[in-house]
Amino acid sequence: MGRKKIALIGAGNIGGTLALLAAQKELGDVVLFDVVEGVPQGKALDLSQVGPIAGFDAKITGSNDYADIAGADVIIVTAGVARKPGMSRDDLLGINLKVMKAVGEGIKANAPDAFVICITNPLDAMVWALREFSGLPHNKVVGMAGVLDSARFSHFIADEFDVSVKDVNTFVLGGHGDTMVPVVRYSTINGIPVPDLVKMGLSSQDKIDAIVKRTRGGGGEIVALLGTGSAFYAPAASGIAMAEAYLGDQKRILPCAAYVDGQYGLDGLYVGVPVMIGAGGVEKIVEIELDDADKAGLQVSVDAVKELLDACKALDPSL
Ligand code: TXD
Repeated sequence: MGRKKIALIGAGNIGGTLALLAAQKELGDVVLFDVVEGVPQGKALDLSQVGPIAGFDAKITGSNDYADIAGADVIIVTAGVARKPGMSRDDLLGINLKVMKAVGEGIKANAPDAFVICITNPLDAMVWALREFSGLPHNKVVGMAGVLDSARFSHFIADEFDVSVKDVNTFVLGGHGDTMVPVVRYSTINGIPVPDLVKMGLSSQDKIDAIVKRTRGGGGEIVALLGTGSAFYAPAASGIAMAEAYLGDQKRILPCAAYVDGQYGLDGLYVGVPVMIGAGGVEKIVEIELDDADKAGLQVSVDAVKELLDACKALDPSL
């Protein structure tokens, strides 16, 4: 059995970081694809030269030709334009929808058996459009947002309680945007729910509320600080965790943008829900019990996603 093949569509900040992580973890050989000539080839060469130092054997190549993604086991899509300061994720819609069309067609023609992870924003709409354009089964196309959003939430919680992040497990539902729903009740430190820790006097409700708010704006905070571009280290690490779950048939339960088909009373869209990822792709959507506030929060999020899907359909009548 040969090595696995990981195709990365988009060789920008996240794409380059994904390539480095995939190679260091020896997930397989890596193809970096981009429309810009020279950039994927240059990054591939630079990254290949990490090999002798870090001691990995992964072959990393750059390409501007979709034929080179043929037979990919995993495809991670970051192609498109990133947010600039003052620009909302939704502003990106028009530009990135056209990109998803090109990428979807490239995947359909060259790697229809791949597990596809979409990262491009606005995430919940772009993963839906990419699935439509590629024609792949819904369980093989998934969006990355919840892993990142909950990593942000976990980081802030670990900081607040001054504990190891290893013991923190947090949960974020809904769309990837300001309407995401960080679910405090399901967030724990080594199994102890955060609300219980607040009752024990280890933090205050105000502080937890502030953390929830900061998590919601987690992407924007970094965009504002960077001045140009958006977060890329943690987004790349999140995409790799999802790829590993698939390649290793790990059956991990991760919050991902998945296609709902009746679950949570929702239908016909992608939204952030807990899913099981294994060799079958999205093997299961886990339906957790939500209280009224979470349900209402999820509904706001779903409405925002639906609005984006309507905007996509208006922009591209083939959808
Ligand atoms: O949680 C999440 N899902 C996200 C999403 C977290 C952070 C950033 N998120 C989004 O990922 C962000 O808003 C962007 O839409 C993507 C990629 O972010 P990145 O920081 O990697 O953007 P770059 O550095 O601008 O890279 C984008 C690359 C760039 O090299 C372009 O030349 C290329 O995409 N590009 C294309 N590649 C292939 N095909 C087409 N059509 C294309 N158009 C642009």
